[in-house]
Amino acid sequence: TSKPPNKDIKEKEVNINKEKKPAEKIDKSDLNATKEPLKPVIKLQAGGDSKDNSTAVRKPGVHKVLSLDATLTPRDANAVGQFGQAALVASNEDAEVRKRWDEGHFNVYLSDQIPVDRAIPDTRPETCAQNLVHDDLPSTSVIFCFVDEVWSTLLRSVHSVLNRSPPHLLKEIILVDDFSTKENLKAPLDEYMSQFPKVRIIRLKERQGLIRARLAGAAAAKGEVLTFLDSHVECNVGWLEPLLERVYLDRKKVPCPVIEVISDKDMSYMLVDNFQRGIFKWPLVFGWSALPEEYIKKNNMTISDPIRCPVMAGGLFSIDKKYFYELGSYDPGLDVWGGENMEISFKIWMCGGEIEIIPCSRVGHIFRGQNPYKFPKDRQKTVERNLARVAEVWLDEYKDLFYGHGYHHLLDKKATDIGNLTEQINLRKRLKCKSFKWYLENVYPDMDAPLVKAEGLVFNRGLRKCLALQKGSLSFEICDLSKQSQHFNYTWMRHVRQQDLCVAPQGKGIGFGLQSCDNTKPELRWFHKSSNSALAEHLITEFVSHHLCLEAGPQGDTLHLNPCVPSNALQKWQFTHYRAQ
Ligand code: LR7
Ligand code: MN
Repeated sequence: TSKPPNKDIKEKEVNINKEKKPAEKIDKSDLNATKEPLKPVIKLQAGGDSKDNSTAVRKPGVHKVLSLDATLTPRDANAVGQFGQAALVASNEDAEVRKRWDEGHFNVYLSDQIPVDRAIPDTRPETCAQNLVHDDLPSTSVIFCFVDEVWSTLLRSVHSVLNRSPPHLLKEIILVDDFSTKENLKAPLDEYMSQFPKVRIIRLKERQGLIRARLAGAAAAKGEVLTFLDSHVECNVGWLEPLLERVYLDRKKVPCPVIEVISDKDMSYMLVDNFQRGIFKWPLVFGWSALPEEYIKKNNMTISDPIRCPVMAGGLFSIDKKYFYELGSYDPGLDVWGGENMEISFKIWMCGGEIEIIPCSRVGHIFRGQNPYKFPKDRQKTVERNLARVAEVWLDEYKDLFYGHGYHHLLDKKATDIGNLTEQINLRKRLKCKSFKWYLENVYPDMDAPLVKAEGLVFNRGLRKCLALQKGSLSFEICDLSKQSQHFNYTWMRHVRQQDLCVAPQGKGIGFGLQSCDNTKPELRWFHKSSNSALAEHLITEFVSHHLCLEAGPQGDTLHLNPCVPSNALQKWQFTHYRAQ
């Protein structure tokens, strides 16, 4: 998975608490200042703009974010990795590091030496500690799913929640064991966690994958809000209340913390750049991108304001439990890993909700180069299949862009069984969700999503004439933009098409004709690039296994498939407009 842009923490940049400083105490009387439910949703301002913070705290119904941190005065200030700093391994330990790397695909050897309750720098923007939140925030169940997680990172994840969450808001921590095989995650984990009454462990009887494991956790949860986290994270100071506040303000808001980077090599805690949001590129690949500068200016945004987010990374978010089920939770047909973040993101936005990144809530995550666990089936195939399910249910006509970016093979129904989608499609209808076009225009307007790759006239360079479709057959004519018969699309399915008819080789590729377009037929597909390729402007058929190119007869009365010759102008075809390469 992709890491957000990050940098090492310089001591000057953040307040690394090396001096002893008592952890902030909760004043229960403050929390219960008013029993009256707060009706109006007031947009809370950062305390930064009111000079007298004490009045803000006394305002009925709200209090300053509780910057609780039971780890501020660690027992072992000199321990390895303490305060989130880079830990060094002596060179004679290299072999050991390498030996244990594959247990988690990060520096497990080092992680095991770092205290499970280490302190980390409070990386929040300064105003965050002054922000006000409501006294009567809903409680949450924190759900960690894991399969063969490394002991020390799993424990560090749990301790970070216990140590940095207001106890009255933390209903429980649910650990869902997705059929781990490591022995220490069985009885020893039960025993370790038995000292924390809030921690419950659910054991799945067979490997379900993270999507169905999360559903099992959600089904058991008693809190009003579900908070999902990966099992190798460290929640930072004040992480929880800003998330719950957003859900409180609007139950259809789905807030995500800023995901910071815990180095897989030295376990240091790294800051990420401001204004990052989750996006996707084709074919539904998750990534990060900074908000456009003009957008920040136009909306007068500061670094602590919530950021509207087209898609979430997937692992870390809070959601109102009832709302999660109203949305139909996750598609339970998604297997093991991948794609569920796209599914829930499209679902949330298109069916009336919002996804936000909350800069005042920060959680570190170990980004790994590889999944440290096995996939029951082929990894690539599993993820592709998940994504195809999402594309089929949510992308409408834009699903062609998904398939057109390297996934044509998924259209072959015999080779890929993406399973039954009836329930998911019915769900979308029942919820009266908006179109993917609406999503692109309103949530992710800077996304480039042309519905065809090229369009207009199809000009043959050698003949200097254009392809035309007359009375069901192909011919050449003097180019004329005003004639609809000369207009073709080159689509993401790699079809050369006019309405429902596709240019197709016939017989053994000797003749040409038109067939009804059919996405599942590879013989209707043509490779075509306008530039940047040896065979630019050629139309290369997938009809036969070796390359053959569409060629105009020199008299302009025939079409052939011939071996491709880069210099042959009769094989060069140019569309009027190219929307994408
Ligand atoms: O079969 C499985 N069963 C599980 O319980 C596979 C995984 N899991 C657990 C696993 O132990 C871990 O706690 O599920 C969690 C997520 O798995 P990771 O850590 O291998 O996933 P990731 O961090 O590589 O990938 C991101 O994308 C996934 C797509 O399905 C999930 O949404 C992850 O939650 C998600 N992680 C994040 O969003 C953290 C930030 C990463 C980024 C960008
Ligand atoms: Mn992860």
